[in-house]
Amino acid sequence: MPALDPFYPIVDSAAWVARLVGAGARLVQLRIKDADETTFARETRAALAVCRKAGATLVVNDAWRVAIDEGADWLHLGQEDLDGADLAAIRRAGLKLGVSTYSEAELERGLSVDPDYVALGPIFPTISKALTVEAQGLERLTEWKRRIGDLPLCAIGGIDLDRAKLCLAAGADLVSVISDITLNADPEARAKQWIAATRRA
Ligand code: TZP
Ligand code: MG
Repeated sequence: MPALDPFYPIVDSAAWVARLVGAGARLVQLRIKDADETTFARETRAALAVCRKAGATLVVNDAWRVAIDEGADWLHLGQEDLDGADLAAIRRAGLKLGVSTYSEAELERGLSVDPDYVALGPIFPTISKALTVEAQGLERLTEWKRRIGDLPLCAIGGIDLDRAKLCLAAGADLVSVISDITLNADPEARAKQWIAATRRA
């Protein structure tokens, strides 16, 4: 498997995927909440087309049936989604899989499905997701990396450009981000700054 790009933005529409891929992103997650199946399928199809044309990788969050039906290559599942998903069908479809982990127990459960990357979050307090867990901190990244070895580790939660560099230095292979990109006055310019900083690191 080729190495995943360290800059891993998460967005909620195909239009956003197109903007960030246009700015140079090579790994993007489509994370749509509260949409009907038709919208999920349409957005996923459009985002896949954009990514394929640019040689970028799209990761579909949660919607594993849509990911299979639309022929996606990558899927991301949180722990609560792991329970409801048909992992055998996901693997049969050849999908690669990323999993979220917020605790030791979740790391064990996540590793048990033989994922292609593991995400640890929230590293810092986040405004983008309601969570009951405390921020994990950078030391936890180092600990997780020690435990998972060569498996790619993704840092997520409250990460801005300066923190991204700290996450990579602490052991993360990828850094995921929502608000530092999407709430920026110039998301494309911000994405380019992230790309320059993370590919150099
Ligand atoms: N999972 C853990 S934290 C988070 C998700 C989806 C939100 C990350 O967003 P931000 O704005 O980069 O903190
Ligand atoms: Mg989820």
